[in-house]
Amino acid sequence: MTSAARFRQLLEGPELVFLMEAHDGLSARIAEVEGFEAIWASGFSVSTALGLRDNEEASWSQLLFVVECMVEAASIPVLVDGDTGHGNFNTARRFLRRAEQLGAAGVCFEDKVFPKLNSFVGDDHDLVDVDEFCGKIEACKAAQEDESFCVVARTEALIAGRGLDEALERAEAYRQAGADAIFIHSRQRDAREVTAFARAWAGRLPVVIAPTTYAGTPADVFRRNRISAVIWGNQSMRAAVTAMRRACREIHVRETASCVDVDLAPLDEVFELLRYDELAESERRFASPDRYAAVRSGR
Ligand code: SPV
Ligand code: MG
Repeated sequence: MTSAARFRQLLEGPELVFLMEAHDGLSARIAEVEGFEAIWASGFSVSTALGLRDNEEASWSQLLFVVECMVEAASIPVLVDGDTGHGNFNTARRFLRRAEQLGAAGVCFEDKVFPKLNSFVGDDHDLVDVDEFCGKIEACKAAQEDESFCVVARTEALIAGRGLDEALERAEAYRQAGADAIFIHSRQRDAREVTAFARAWAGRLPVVIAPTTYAGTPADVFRRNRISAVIWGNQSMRAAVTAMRRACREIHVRETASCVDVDLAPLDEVFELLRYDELAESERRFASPDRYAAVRSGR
């Protein structure tokens, strides 16, 4: 089964699926090892890890290089945050084609004006016309090769303060344009906006959410309201920021590194995560002196 087919199965299946954000190969691997079934290649987190702002400052080839690292490091499906598609329908479909070639399972595009700004920054969140975004979705669906590959349409109507009715109208238009799922984003401190959306939506397509501001909502609330997928959009990156800052601060102030030893992953854990044992085993198999001796002696 391709990773796109697996992701579609998860998204359309009866269970609530959780996607953990990743921002590089290591965080993708950790998400898999810790039990997640799919990865969100977050635009915010990848940009942050590149030292850039979530304002489509990173070029799409920079983002997709990181996606390639994730696909290589983890075997679970990767849903790529395609932001606005980095321009028009044409840049969006080129982005999608490349993501598909790299082995991603799907791409998510949002109906903001390029360059989009992270949904939690300020109040200036302009949306593109519905028709323009529908054209983008249609172009992307026409461009994909694997029919299982998912195009998730994200509406920022609630973020832009346009209300539930417009969110539902936009989602329906995106469904008719061929979207495989609807990502409804909200920055309220509770889940009422997204659950109201999901109830009114009534299962026309899978609904995806990212509970960043309402992260404490019990998962059963999402299950009861027919939400299909939950994206933990930035927690891994933010955990890394806190841990790195603490370690750097302590080491700088104390001029020794042993003070942070208890907080650090042992080297063996890092080697295990990246499967150094596989390398050693392959070395024995493909590059051992015995092997050369056997080849030379004609055995
Ligand atoms: C991201 O993770 O890049 C997202 C989700 O788009 S959010 O940052 O919550 O807008
Ligand atoms: Mg994003």
